[in-house]
Amino acid sequence: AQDCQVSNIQVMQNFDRSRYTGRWYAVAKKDPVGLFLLDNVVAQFSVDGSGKMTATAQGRVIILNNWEMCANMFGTFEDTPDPAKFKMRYWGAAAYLQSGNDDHWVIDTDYDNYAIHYSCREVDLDGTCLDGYSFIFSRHPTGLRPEDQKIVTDKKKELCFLGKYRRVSHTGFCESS
Ligand code: AZE
Repeated sequence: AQDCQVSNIQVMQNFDRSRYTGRWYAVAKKDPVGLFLLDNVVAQFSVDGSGKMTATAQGRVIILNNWEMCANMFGTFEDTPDPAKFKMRYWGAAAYLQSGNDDHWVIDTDYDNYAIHYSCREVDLDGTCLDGYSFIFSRHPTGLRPEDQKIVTDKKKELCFLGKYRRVSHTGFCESS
């Protein structure tokens, strides 16, 4: 059951950031309000010598309403008392890309196949998420394994984002940059 309260969302238990490192292909996403990564989204997570998590991400974007490009993005993560909840400061390689500071929650992952990410940018007065985004990641560029699909669907429901995701296509758009 889910009551759609952001504060009641269950995140990954005993999240292990070192097992989370490496490449993740976005297979689906729920968009926030405003500009966002369109498709060809690939994220690469690392843990540095002091144990801090960092990431890079690429994705196709359209800025100024008609300029299509591959956005090269960077993120650094601030720990919180919950090991699966981070604050992500992010910025683009180019100044005209977006920057910000978002929540970054790992909802569920088996580390080897799938991961479910969630970020609520604005919590409504009733405690539900007014503006948020979420990525479903796979270790496999071909998508989720059939056995992971039910887990993912159940989690989309718990996040109250079921029916709001779109598939993320991978066409090689960002592969030359
Ligand atoms: C995320 C995980 C890995 C690190 C980063 C991520 C998010 C990036 C964005 C980028 C938006 C760019 C736009 C450019 C015009 C969650 C994939 C940095 C939200 C809109």
